[in-house]
Amino acid sequence: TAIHETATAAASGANATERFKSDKFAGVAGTPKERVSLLAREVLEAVHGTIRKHKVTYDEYNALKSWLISVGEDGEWPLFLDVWVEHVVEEVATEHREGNKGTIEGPYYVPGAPEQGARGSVPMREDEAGTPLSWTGQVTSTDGSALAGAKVELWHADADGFYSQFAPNIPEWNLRASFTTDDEGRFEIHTVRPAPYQIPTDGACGKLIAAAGWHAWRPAHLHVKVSAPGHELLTAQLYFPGDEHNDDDIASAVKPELVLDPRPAGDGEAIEYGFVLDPE
Ligand code: MBD
Ligand code: FE
Repeated sequence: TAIHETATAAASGANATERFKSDKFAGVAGTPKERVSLLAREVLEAVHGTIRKHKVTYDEYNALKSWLISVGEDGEWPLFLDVWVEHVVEEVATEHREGNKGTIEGPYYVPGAPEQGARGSVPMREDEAGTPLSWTGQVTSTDGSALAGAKVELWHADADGFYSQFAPNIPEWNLRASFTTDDEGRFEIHTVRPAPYQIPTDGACGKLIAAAGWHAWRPAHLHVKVSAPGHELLTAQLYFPGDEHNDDDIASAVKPELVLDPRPAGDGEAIEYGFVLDPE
């Protein structure tokens, strides 16, 4: 639509880069020298191995250099890393868990979304496009006990595949909200079903996708962060059955445990999906 013609990779990338700097830079100092040396050396050795194995040419080396420069210029380091690297970091970070499967956060989370209590609607425009979605669920601990006062933060793209605060002309907290479970750990959320999502194609990541003959699609998804005192933070995404990109998500972030089972309800759909958190 017309208002989205001004959505550019460079603008959403710049927003994602700023968001990352303001939320997450604080935690990055203090990696021990031995660990930095080990990891940096092994990554570089993997690159050297690829160059030798495939006899990479100077033209190819210069293409890489110019592409890496453009990733930074387009603000797409968060996008690039979250699409092609984060899923393995998430796998390693959560392999000990007995509770809910999680998946990657991606570049578009914003803390501090409006609080709606245990039951309510996600902020949306009066004419927000998309099938109404009613979602009920319960947050429990791995021992089965209900977690009252747990926080369920939800964010997702609109029917055009755009996220508020990263694309222009969308209200600040559109399709972003925070819920708090009731005494029985239950919540009820009203939103709209998101559409399949294409990562920006007009920036450096899009250039790589085009040059390699890949596609830019992720399946439709709802992002969540679920937290409760004394429990590990769960970051997850939920998916819809039958989406053609569930099997070839560009971000490799779909797991069978995260696919919903919607049923028709009223003028929309209803889903029942709860979360099991691991104690710390
Ligand atoms: C997204 O919406 C997303 O969830 C991920 C992981 C990467 C890019 C855009
Ligand atoms: Fe997303």
